[in-house]
Amino acid sequence: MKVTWRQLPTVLFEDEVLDKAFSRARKAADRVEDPNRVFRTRKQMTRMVQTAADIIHTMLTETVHSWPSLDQSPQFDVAMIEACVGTDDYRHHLSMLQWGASQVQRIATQNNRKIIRTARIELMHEARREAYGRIGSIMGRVGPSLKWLNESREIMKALPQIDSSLPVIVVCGAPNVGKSAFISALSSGNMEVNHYPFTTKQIHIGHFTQRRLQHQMVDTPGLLDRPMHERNSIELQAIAALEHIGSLVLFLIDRTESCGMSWQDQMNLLEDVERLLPGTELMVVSSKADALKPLPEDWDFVKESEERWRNNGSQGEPKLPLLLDDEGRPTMSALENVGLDALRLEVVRKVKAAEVVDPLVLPEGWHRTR
Ligand SMILES: Nc1nc2c(ncn2[C@@H]2O[C@H](COP(=O)(O)OP(=O)(O)OP(=O)(O)O)[C@@H](O)[C@H]2O)c(=O)[nH]1
Ligand SMILES: [Mg+2]
Repeated sequence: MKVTWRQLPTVLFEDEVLDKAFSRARKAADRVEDPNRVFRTRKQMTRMVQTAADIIHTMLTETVHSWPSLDQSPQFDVAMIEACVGTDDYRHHLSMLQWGASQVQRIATQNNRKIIRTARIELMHEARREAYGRIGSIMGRVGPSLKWLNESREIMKALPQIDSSLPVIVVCGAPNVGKSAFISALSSGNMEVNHYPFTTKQIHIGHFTQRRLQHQMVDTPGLLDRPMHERNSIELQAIAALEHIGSLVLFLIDRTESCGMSWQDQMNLLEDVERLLPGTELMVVSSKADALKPLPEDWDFVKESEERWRNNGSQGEPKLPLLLDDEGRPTMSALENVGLDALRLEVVRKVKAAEVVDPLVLPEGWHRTR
């Protein structure tokens, strides 16, 4: 399921809800025709009360229903909601709207009964006024929740969109190792740039399609790039969430150390990440291959193989030779576009292998026989 934050309709404020409800109620009353003054007033008053209550009820319940239910949201989304706005508050404010919706209906029923039971016109007006007053005070209690939802909607709208039903490749490593450059170089089409609420750094989300399947790559600046003890609970939560969506973790290391973190510190970080995401396959990739000294032995060979493959229309999934550094780790240059195609195909194979096999779905190329 894709988080639908961006499609959430605006949440009206308390005053706007009341204005809309009361003005529609007035119009509904204006349409009443009855030559008998008592009957006419009774119809007008009951219609005003019922219309106002109906409009508010509809508005509140529609808001509740258009917000994703936490019980049915992917764990990653729930963790994001928890990190950004708090799941308890989320539940509380939506349930306040539900409460408000049922209260206004209850008021309408009670006060319309009063209107119907009397023949005195002034009592009818009084019961209508009383209903409005009570509805107003219910809305006074719902108002803060509407305001909260409005603000949360703005926060959630800015969150990266990750479709947890599709493969997700989590890209991590020390600051400046080249995560963003790598994702951008592997992505076809536009990259989404975003911020998590707990980091001022830019997050890049890239996509590429292979086997007609969209693969998402998620950047993790400020998340998996510092020693564990420096992280706060929100960050830990987001990290835990990554485990639920990640099909594969790519850990980038910068052997040139031009990122500013020593080789040893990067290795310690790698151990941290392995401990934090024990359930997800992790692949170590060394970055900035063009700056490695010496240049990887197979640089020219890989470069030519990839160019040939691209010139032939990038067809199929050949095992292109991986570019390896002098310690045998896969490497690539985002800057010079060398080693990337081979690595992408390798990543796709690993993601495929990590997939939980659904016994009801036959593997590609298999046919059911009758
Ligand atoms: N020589 C070389 N430099 C690279 C390569 N990829 C990235 N860089 C440089 O490394 C620096 C950091 O790159 P980014 O992609 O921003 O690194 P990052 O890991 O996203 O950094 P943060 O988001 O700050 O954690 C930039 O100056 C890049 O130009 C590469 O393949 N070769
Ligand atoms: Mg970055």
